[in-house]
Amino acid sequence: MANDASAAFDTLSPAVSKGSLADPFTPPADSSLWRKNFLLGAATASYQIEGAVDEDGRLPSIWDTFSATPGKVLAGDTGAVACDHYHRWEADIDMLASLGLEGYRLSIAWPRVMDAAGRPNRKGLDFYKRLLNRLKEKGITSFVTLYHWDLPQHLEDRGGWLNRDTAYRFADYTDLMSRELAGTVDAWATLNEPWCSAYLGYGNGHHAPGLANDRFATQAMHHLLLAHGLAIPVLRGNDPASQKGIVANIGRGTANSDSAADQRAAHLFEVQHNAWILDPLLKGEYPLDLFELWPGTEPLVLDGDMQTIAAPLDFLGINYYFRMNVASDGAHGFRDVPLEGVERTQMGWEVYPDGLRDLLTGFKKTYRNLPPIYITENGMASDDKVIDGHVDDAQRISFLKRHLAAVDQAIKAGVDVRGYFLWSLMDNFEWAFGYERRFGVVHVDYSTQKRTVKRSAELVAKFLKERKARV
Ligand code: IFM
Repeated sequence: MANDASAAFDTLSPAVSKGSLADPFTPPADSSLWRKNFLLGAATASYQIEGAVDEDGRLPSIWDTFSATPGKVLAGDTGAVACDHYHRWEADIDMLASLGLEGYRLSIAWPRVMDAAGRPNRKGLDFYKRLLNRLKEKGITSFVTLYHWDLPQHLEDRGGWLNRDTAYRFADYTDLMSRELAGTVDAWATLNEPWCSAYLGYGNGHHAPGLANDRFATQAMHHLLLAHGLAIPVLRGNDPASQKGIVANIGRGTANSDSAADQRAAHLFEVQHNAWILDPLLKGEYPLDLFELWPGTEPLVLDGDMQTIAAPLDFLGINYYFRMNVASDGAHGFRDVPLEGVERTQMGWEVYPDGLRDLLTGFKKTYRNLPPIYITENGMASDDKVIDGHVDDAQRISFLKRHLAAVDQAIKAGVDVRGYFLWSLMDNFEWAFGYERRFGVVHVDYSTQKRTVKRSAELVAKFLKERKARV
């Protein structure tokens, strides 16, 4: 993969670029992050940044419908304009390159590139072709996610992920994209966070399409994983040189006490968050404990499905944000017992870097065929303000430093982690929380679309510049 992103660094504040500010970010000299082949990049997703939802033949997605439904998204926000990236992509890629970031993880909006009859939408496709070619010119490694939650509404109208046919439509979409974009993509991820699509979308209704039934969640998950498994050989056939994988969000669950019931609750939390996805992918079976948690919710699985789902992967993308402290709910499951006096982010999520290390080292023991790992998302939301042209996001700087140290510890414990993507390149539409929660390392003023590089991004850039300069 290309790894020599051009670095103008003209977005840095003079004090940082001269190295005269104290630096609370730079990893210690013995950190694996200094290895030049450890990819450091940033991530975004189509619906969260693109806007232009009615332009050039884009069809409605489930998130257009959901966010237009009163009460579903904070302050009634929608992705209609978002960061206006569809029109500002060139400047955004220049910004990414000027920060010296070596990788960019983006997603493709399925409703932008394919019509309801499965025919290509040339204008939508051209947008991604231009963007990917520009990344290539700049030497930035591209990670492309095919599905980051913006399902075409016409497919939801036919049952969405509850309809097995959607998995086959996803394979068709994958075929089109990988034929059209072959040679411009370094790594393909089929799905982003199927847990969120299945559980938040169909299990508790907090995300689009807003259905709430555990049985729906397990069936939607099965069809999502089937879609993934059908897509992998398609990608291998059409774009052999690229890497192929999937991105899973993972959660650390710790027990509120030493009691056997609470220990079991923490185990079940991790089954529900992690094994539900990773066992089918890496062992070809669902964890039986899942159905202890949700009795009677076994999905309909046809002969051969589990083999399809367990197609070998070139990489596993891991998104990590927080841990949950849990206790037994007195029945089959767990309940959240929020700890007091711990550090939290604007989302209310606990900052717990050790969880990332512990999960990674645990996966290495559990899954003998664990593929190479990229941390495809990690970051935090904070209520950042631009003051005198600068954003001092001190908590994020510390958060990133500590999580990167956890990644280093996992690598030193033998886990093959090859890269890390900041979530996110810029503030964006944070789903049910709209624009209030700011995850970017670049601030976006939504009234003017002005981008302001936050101090965290300046420090990451400074580190990358130093690493690049090393012989
Ligand atoms: O913004 C999301 C992203 O789309 C998927 N992973 C978690 C992020 C923060 O909630």
